[in-house]
Amino acid sequence: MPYQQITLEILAAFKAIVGDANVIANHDDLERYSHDETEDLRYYPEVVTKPNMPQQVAELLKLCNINSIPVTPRGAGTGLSGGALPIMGGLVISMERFNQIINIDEANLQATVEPGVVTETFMNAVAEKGLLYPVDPASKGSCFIGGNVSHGSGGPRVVKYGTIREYVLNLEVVLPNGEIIWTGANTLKYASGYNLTQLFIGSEGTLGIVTKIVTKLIPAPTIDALLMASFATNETACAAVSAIFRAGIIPSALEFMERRGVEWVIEHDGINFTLQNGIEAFLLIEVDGTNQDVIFDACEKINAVLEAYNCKDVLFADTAAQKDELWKLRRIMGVSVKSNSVYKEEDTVVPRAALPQLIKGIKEIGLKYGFESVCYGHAGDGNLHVNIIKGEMSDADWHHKLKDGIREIFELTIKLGGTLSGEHGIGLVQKEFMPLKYSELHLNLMRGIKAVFDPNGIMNPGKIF
Ligand code: 2HG
Ligand code: ZN
Repeated sequence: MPYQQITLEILAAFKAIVGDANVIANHDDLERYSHDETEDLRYYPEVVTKPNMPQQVAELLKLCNINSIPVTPRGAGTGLSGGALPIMGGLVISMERFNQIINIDEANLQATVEPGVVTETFMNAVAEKGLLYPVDPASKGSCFIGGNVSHGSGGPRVVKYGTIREYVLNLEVVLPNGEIIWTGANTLKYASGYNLTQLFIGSEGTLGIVTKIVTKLIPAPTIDALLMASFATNETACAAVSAIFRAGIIPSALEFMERRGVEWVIEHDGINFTLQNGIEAFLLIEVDGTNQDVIFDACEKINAVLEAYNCKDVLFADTAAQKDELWKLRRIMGVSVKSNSVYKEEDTVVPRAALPQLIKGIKEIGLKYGFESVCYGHAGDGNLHVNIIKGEMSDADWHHKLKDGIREIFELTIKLGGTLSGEHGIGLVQKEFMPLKYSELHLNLMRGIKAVFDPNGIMNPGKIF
């Protein structure tokens, strides 16, 4: 449907709803809201509003719905698939002022939190009560929990603790027509019809705007062990991954890093780590729990697997500082790679035993199309972030030939039983690849769901499909 521009009259109405100070319409100030962390993409909205109450969001959406104004909800802007880009202009609703932890319910191990709370702030608040909220994407120090909900986020600890889907019990949501609903109940079980909570998780702001989140919490582990294993080839490192689980261990993190990525982090971010010759890949492995003997036993079993898979060296982190340094190395890898080169990122995910074939295939496709890639990510989940580096590629090849290479990476991922994204979402940049995996029938079911919630198509238009 044709969208309308924001008139002076509508701008005045926005100001009446959220107050003058919480409306931005000046081009320079809009810059911050014209991009997220996806490549170098920029799309300016016409206006940004910063509400801090569900009723304000409801009034804004009602107005936009009646006037056919496209609305892009925005968290912290750390997304990697372009979900927060206002590609049709219109209104950006920034959730940055929804920044309160409303309640930590220690009797029920639950918390109620607003979507604009920084994920790590929330994790720290529950940790003070001896509890764990384990969904910790690499950008946990800057991303918002609301953005994590809308992308179905993960992070390193998914392998043991699950994605955000495992933790969200209930959501307060404002629908495009301005109605406010709770999607479920604050219960650990839910067998009461369609699960709207799960539907909203990962819906990337296309169905409505989340204004409160009820999460499950768990008791925090008290001890952990962290080790970094080096391998001569990517494939042996990846092959060891499924063997660790077969040995009866569920690590609390099992991350893969390619040498190039580690080199970049060392060079550009001053991380203290010595790279040995002849090493191509690393696994960062963490086990956690409450019993030292169990942790010790798990480390022994992991060591035996690593030896069997030709691991060249194992570094055990002895001190908290060493653990922090190794985790920093892994967590900043994405930012480090991206700040060093023009890049495109694919968020491939396959059943974990297929990882060796995936990495081998990605490198072969790179050779065929002439691009370098730096791969890292959540190997325990079969989730590999593939950063394609522009390097010496001409602009023409980068914009045209590369598409075929990316298509082949996704075709391989799908052939191996995987899908397009494990945790970064589809957003804008992956949507053209959706038909590789999902039939027209499947996509039409998704479109049908969207039409029920958002018949005028104002919510984050142009995303997912
Ligand atoms: C990573 O594993 C992430 O490095 C980057 O997927 C996503 O937290 C992020 O911004
Ligand atoms: Zn990741």
